[in-house]
Amino acid sequence: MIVATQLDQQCVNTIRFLSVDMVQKANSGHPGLPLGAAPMAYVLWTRWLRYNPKNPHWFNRDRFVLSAGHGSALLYSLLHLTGYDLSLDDIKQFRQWGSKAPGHPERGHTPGVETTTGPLGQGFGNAVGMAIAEAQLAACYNRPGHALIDHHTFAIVSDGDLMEGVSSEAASLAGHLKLGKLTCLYDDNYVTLSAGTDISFTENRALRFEAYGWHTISVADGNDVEAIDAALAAAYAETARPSLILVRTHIGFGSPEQDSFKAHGSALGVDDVRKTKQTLGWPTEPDFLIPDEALAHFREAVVRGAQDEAAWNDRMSAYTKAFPDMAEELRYRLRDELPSGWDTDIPVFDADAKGLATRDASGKVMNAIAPKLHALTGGSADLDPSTKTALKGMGDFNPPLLKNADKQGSDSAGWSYAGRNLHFGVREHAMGAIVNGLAAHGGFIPYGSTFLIFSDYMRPSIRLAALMGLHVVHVFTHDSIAVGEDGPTHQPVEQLAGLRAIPDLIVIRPGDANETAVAWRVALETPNRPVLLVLTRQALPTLDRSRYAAADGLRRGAYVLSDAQNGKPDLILIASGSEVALVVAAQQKLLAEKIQVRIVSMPSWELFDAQPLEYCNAVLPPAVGARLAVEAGVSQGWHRYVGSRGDVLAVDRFGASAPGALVMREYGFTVDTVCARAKALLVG
Ligand SMILES: Cc1ncc(C[n+]2csc(CCOP(=O)(O)OP(=O)(O)O)c2C)c(N)n1
Repeated sequence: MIVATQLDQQCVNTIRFLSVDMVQKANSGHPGLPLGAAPMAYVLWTRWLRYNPKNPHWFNRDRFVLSAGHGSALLYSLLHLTGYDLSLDDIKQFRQWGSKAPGHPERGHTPGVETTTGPLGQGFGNAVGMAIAEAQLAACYNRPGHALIDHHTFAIVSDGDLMEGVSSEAASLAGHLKLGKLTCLYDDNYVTLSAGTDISFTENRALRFEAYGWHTISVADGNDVEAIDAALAAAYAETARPSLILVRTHIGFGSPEQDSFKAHGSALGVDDVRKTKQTLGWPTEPDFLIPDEALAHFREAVVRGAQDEAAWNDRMSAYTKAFPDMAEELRYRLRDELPSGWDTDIPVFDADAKGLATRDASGKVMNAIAPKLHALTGGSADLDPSTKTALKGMGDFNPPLLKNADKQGSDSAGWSYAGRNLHFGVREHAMGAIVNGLAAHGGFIPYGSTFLIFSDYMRPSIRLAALMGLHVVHVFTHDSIAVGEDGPTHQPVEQLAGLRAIPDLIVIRPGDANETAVAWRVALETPNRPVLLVLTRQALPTLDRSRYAAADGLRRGAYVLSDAQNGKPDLILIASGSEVALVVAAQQKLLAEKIQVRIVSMPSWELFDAQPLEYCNAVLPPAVGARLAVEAGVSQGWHRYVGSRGDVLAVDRFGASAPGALVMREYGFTVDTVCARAKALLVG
């Protein structure tokens, strides 16, 4: 082993034992990763990473992602030592109620934590998203002599991260995109939670990443700080490919359980903590020891960070003088604000019995907004001809200077990182993690898109977007059994219920083109929650809003679209999306039979649940117990709105392959069935 300077060694051990003591005090956590990965973290955070501990939001900072979030103690040690607002007392409360140092890193909870990690592989995808964000902003805003946006993205990733499919998807795309400012340090310790990697993970990781188009560097000894430093220098120098630095480490380094999975995920125990300290030449007392020289060295980050930020602020001033309009636009984006007039071109759709699919309405709305709202950037998992999410004339995000020969059949001359259409390929899960990375980076309202059925492939990322409160939008089309011929594999049934079950997520299933336009407004105006738009493939009538209530009612989640003629409903028909037109037709038929019906359009449970009780009771009066909800998805959850005397016309089985209109009919989505089920509620 190459011996580092005494100070280096002392700093590395400070990280190690702060982490070990944190875990030991909590009697919970993961000491193995910090013991092994402390040297790479030390070199990165003291020599390469640019950040300002006193302003974690400084925009041009490098982004750091601890994708192996179980190693949270490592990150908290780094944040405390370098001077973030995370005190020694805070980290002594590791994993306790109300602590600023929770079990896994949580964005928005601990200053300096860029993204929430723990579910393995997600952080890797987030890092790719952050690198895309940097490249896109740089291409759009930098000008000769004004390298305003110019930073790197680093991640520490583990075996588990690289085993998860999402990281393979994201790595493949990152290689294709030639994201030269992305560097992943791989904690290559040959051990996972339950065993050695020899039982399940034996491919040549370096060759795998090279095949993806990455630059790889191996560091044979994870304690060799100069080798790590040299590897980082090489990664910096490589600007045309992302870099993977494979650092051979030892889990639980120095402890009696070194190189065993037993060092992975539980406190070492008092005896083994003592032995580990003795082995590595560290005083056994006191706990949470931070030598003055080590602290002083780490805290140089505060001065460095202030200087870096000040220099950048000067650059921003010069940029503002030279390019005032672009600077103004960028400032809006960095504050996640909508520029004034962003919505003036949103179309109003005329009443039309034939109507259009809500996916088509969505595409028109997006394209009306995109020219004024530059933050709106995203794409689909190879489905934009179907999901209608392409932003026309906004260019494709792809590496510049790609040879025509590399791409078949189309002209690559216009490729650039300035493009706003992201092509995720058939990689839904990575799409979910990448848009989270774009949102966490800042400067974007990113969107992803696929068929609703394939939202299942990206559920973990959607859940994390909700947990983090990220401003992302997903456009999920082909939203029911009405998809038709493609059959039950492509017909979502339980997906709506599953997505509605995720806290802090807003799911909107608009009923016509004008509701779709309002849904987009809600999605863009809601800065701290992900919003999912659930849209049809088939055409829906565009309601005559002079006859029916204004589509703006969507903002409240549910609204009275059409009331009983006499103002005293015998029953209420509630529907979302494509079933709204169906209940509107049923209302006419029931009226002919002198049954007074109220129609409630209910595109979003979450928005409705957030309304005051008086409003909810005004829309769904408790006195009217005869309520039928109609939705082409599972009934689960609807009973909350129809009550004990109500009923739900739903799809509680898988769909079937046949023309969509026929499948809908066979599954009971007809005016006659709606009327029969509704009338049954009036009996007795
Ligand atoms: C998606 C996901 N699956 C499972 C887990 C539970 N888990 C936590 S760490 C880990 C594996 C640890 O192996 P490695 O990534 O090599 O980390 P190390 O043991 O080296 O710290 C597992 C399975 C998880 N956090 N995320």
